[in-house]
Amino acid sequence: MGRARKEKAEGRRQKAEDRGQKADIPASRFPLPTSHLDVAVVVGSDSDLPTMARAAAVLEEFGISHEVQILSAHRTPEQLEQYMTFFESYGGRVIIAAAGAAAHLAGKIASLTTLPVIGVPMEGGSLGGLDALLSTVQMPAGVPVLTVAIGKAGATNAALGAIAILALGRPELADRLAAYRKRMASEAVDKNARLQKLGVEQYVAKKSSPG
Ligand code: C2R
Repeated sequence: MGRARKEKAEGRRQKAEDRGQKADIPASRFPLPTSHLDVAVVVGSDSDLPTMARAAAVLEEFGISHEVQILSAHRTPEQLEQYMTFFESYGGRVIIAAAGAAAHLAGKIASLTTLPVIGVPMEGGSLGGLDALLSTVQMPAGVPVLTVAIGKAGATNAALGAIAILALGRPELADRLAAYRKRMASEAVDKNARLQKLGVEQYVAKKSSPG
């Protein structure tokens, strides 16, 4: 980080700290990113964690520095703003934001930063995730949220998308992404070979039987 950027970041960090004190948030509950953090995975609720654990697993597999935080535009607006200030000042690069129902989380985060924000609409609720999809994807021009599919596929793709963004400046990551695709293709080819050998009935029976 250059000196000017560092000083600016320090100023922002101090302001956030002051705001944190004003808001009287206990220090132990104040969400501080670790240093050298590339990706933040922010979920609106702990009920989103089982799905978003997939995003964390992909980031882990690629060795990306990341952390997961439960923060909400609706329930913890002040902590969310403070966290974003910290995330930027620590040199964070990409935010993955996952929320269900009236999902304002990704949009709110996008309003607080010009860093890339990837929104993951969570499945479930009375509308099955359509509510979250529409409230995540339909951002007004000027404040983009890069929205992926609802649920598990979205969680995986959000992580891969974040890695693709980071890979623009890190060729070793681009190579690993290419290897990931190759592995996926070879698994599909193997499955097809097995299908041709066994036929549909046996293939499905073996796939659904444990072990
Ligand atoms: P609970 O399971 O805690 O009741 O939350 C969460 O992401 C979750 O999917 C139900 C759903 O509410 C979502 N939520 C949001 C926001 N905060 C929480 N959509 C937000 O700020 O947009």
